[in-house]
Amino acid sequence: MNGGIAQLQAMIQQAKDIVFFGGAGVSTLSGIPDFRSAHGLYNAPGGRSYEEMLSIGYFTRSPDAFWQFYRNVMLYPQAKPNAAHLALSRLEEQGKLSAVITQNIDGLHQAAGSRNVMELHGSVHRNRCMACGKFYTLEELPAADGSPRCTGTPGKPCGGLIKPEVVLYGEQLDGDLLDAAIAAIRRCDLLIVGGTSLVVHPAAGLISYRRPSAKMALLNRDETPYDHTADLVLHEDVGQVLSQAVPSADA
Ligand code: CNA
Repeated sequence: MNGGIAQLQAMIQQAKDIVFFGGAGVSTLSGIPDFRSAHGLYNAPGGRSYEEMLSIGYFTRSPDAFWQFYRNVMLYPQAKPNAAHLALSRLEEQGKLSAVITQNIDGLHQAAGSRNVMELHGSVHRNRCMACGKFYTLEELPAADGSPRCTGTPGKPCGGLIKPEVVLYGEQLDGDLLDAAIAAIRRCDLLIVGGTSLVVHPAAGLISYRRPSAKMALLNRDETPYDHTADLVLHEDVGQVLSQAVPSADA
């Protein structure tokens, strides 16, 4: 274990109420690319920007093209939780961690066993018909080349456009969820931030709500605009760091 990880382990031992705030970098080890690191999707060649393709305006104008793109870049139904998700689940189990606040939409924290997960940007696992409100899990989505259409109820066909319950660019975050995330951050005495470039707002601004006495550890491969505000910065793999700082009982 290197010195930085030992330092994180000590911070975790001293803390009574830990909150984790994370992003796409938490899931790269599970095979889901992030958007903004050197290997991220933003560096994919050509065409429109990802912000445009994943915006509410594009969804409304071109639902078929939106769904084709969304399926290709956001849906990874085979992805499994990795060492980072599992370590955070252990921390909650140990009574140390009170909440995971995530910008991810992949559902992998819950798959790892975490219970109090605040999904600021929604989830690919929740989808709803915009006409009749019928709910669909990811597995239940009707097959389609373009946009999936609502199958309705027996005797009452619908055909409405289905929208994933993810917060698209140009949409507002859920106010109650945001308030709950702020409250958790205000309460904690250790904020661990991991796998996020901290450039997508308003989510990234949440970390400034921590109390002055609360410590912050920032675990991100690349530098972030907030590195200078953290008590500990580790530019390393978040899965490696967390799995060593929070070893499993049989490790
Ligand atoms: P981002 O802007 O793509 O940044 C990810 C950050 O993670 C980068 O700074 C990387 O350096 C860092 N990183 C990548 N892999 C690792 C690793 N193994 N260990 C440590 N650091 C790593 O992602 P943000 O979450 O900050 O941006 C928020 C967007 C991206 C949200 O709207 C998400 O919904 C969206 N997104 C989500 C997913 C997902 O659900 N898995 C995937 C891609 C994008």
